[in-house]
Amino acid sequence: MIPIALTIAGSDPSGGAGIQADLKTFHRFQVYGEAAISLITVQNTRGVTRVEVLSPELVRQQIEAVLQDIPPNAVKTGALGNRAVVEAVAEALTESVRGRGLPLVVDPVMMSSQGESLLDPDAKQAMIERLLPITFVFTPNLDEATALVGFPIKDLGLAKRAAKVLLEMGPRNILIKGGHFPGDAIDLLLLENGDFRLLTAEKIDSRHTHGTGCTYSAAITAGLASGASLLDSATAAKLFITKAISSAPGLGEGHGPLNHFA
Ligand code: PXL
Repeated sequence: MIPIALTIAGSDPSGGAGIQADLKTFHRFQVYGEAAISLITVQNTRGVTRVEVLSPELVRQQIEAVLQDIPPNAVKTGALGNRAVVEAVAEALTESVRGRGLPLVVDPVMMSSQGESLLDPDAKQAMIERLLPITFVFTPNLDEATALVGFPIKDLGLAKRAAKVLLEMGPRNILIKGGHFPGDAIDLLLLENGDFRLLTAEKIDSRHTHGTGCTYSAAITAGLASGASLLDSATAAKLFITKAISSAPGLGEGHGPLNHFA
């Protein structure tokens, strides 16, 4: 049986981030990809000029249609837009997560790479209350983790403290993506048994990093869908993302996409 993964995320018509990045990544990992769309952006590599969030009912129906027919082996969420959509997604997924152990990867996309909001401020609380308690692995970057824990994460010690605070919010595992730390690109994984693991790669100096967060969490989702452990999935994802950045095709006039063939 082919592994199946579902992404619930926004559309980036330039193909570098959002559901487009997720599907390309699933495909690269030989995982059959499904996609329920939460919002539509108008954007290219220069930035986002418009965001239109779909109705929560439409998002919920997409997810239910898929779950009833081709149930995935893992699911991830990306940009969800607003509180009502966060609640609809949590509602649609809860039974599969609790009932049949569907692993849920939550990437709390709050902003596009250029700083446009992809999540209303009042949706944060709904994410904490509804989505995090059913989350298998939560994958914030430094800014997102900071917004949730309420203190700046300036070094690895603070990242460990933040990961513990985030774990208290309900996810079973935490991955803080430290790509914006000075020095190497170090990510911190806090596993459900309480162990910390560091995923380290040399930082690549590149303008073409659009969709890095989406691609990374999609690669982890693909690993989980294939039956790999979280540590193995995250390790493979880190290798993939590093190669995808270093071999980016250099498309567009702004922040270009990664190499999803890496
Ligand atoms: O990489 C964050 C992200 C997620 N989802 C969508 C996006 C972006 C960044 O631009 O456009 C749809």
